Amino acid sequence: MYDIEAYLPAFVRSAIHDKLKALHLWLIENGMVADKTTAGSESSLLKAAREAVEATDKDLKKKAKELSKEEEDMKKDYGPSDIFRALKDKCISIESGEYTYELCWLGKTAQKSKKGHGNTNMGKYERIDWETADDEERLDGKSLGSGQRMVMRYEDGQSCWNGPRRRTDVWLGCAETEEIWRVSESEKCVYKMEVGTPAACGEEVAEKKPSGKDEL
Ligand code: MAN
Repeated sequence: MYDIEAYLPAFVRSAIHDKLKALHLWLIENGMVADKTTAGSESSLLKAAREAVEATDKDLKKKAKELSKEEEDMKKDYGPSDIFRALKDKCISIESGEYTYELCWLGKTAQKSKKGHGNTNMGKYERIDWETADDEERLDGKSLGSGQRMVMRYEDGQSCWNGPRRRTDVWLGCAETEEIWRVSESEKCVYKMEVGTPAACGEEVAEKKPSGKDEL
């Protein structure tokens, strides 16, 4: 109970303490706490009181869990103006060679064998960086073009045979629809996904670009 208390705001803690103290006093006043003559059995009042305390304790644990989940969530980088928050838990995929590659926004990237050899974790979302792209424009529009682009880092994936853990750099280009344009393995177990998304378009993206690194 004390561990959980450490996560609670002081006013909640003191409110609970007051409630428990009042309950304890009430039990003493009504002679239900000190009665040790009937060892092993408990009065129905005592049982009700115990159940009330247990229920409060359970509720407290649940709330503390919710609180730590929220706190964890607040530490996550959802990009400029939190634009990626809405995409959380959404996944997109593309077939390429013998694999289907999957990107789950703010989750993980995966390489799934089409021949039933199983799934390989290519990294889990860590943060957003900015890097300079310098790619040819394409007629179909599926190009990063040139300039500063957001790169989502997915790290700590499944270990590579005799090598490092797999990781993926997810480069984002402005597009009308969410789509993985292409996947490449620049070096062994280091993957690059080029992805189009409306989240890489708007003004807030341009505003939140690190200063001094604008397009030339
Ligand atoms: C699998 C795939 C490849 C990777 C090799 C490394 O075949 O994950 O992308 O290069 O393992 O051994």
